[in-house]
Amino acid sequence: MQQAEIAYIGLGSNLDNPVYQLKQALLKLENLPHSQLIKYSSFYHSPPMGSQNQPDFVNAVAKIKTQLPPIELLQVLHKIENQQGRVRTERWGPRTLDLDILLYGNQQFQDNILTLPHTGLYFRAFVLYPLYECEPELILPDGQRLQDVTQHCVKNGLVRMQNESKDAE
Ligand code: A4P
Ligand code: MG
Repeated sequence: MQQAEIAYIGLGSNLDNPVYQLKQALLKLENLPHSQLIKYSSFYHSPPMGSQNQPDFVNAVAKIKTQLPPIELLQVLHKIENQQGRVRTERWGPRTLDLDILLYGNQQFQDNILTLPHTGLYFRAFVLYPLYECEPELILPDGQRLQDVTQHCVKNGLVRMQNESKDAE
């Protein structure tokens, strides 16, 4: 098993009681093999990016420490999505649960199944603001300060909903 790395997971849902879906997903992240859930952000509400003909989203970000290599982590996250009834239809369409690897250590990597950092990280308010809540001092793999990137990202209707956040640090 490899050395532990810090990874940040983006959670999103806009179907079948999104708050419940995120809470269930966090319980599963607490039981991820060879990993530890360190903290997670508040939940945030936002209008859909992409097709407007779908419900609003609830998003959050979790920080984990994991010995799973990135591809194995992605596979485990897909399993959790499937367990929670994820059906893949249209890209950017409605979903019960979306789990994205936003960052995995400082890795910058791209192949057919995995891109690190996640391609949406730099311009999605529903990812940047909860990540910033978790880790205000974070330096991104390209050397930019998360604080600067977040400040330049318009909120696009993003609202912090409730303080569900947890910090085990
Ligand atoms: N993939 C590549 N890199 C990664 C990564 N770092 N983390 C691949 C996770 N997956 C990664 O994803 C498609 C493929 O991306 C996966 O098979 C994986 O190998 P998917 O989850 O199957 O499909 P998707 O989610 O529909 O596509 P995509 O492009 O990942 O969508 P996004 O970027 O996740 O966006 N509006 C609001 N307000 N909030 C949201 O959370 N989410 C989306 C979906 C649209 N609009 C939204 C939100
Ligand atoms: Mg996704």
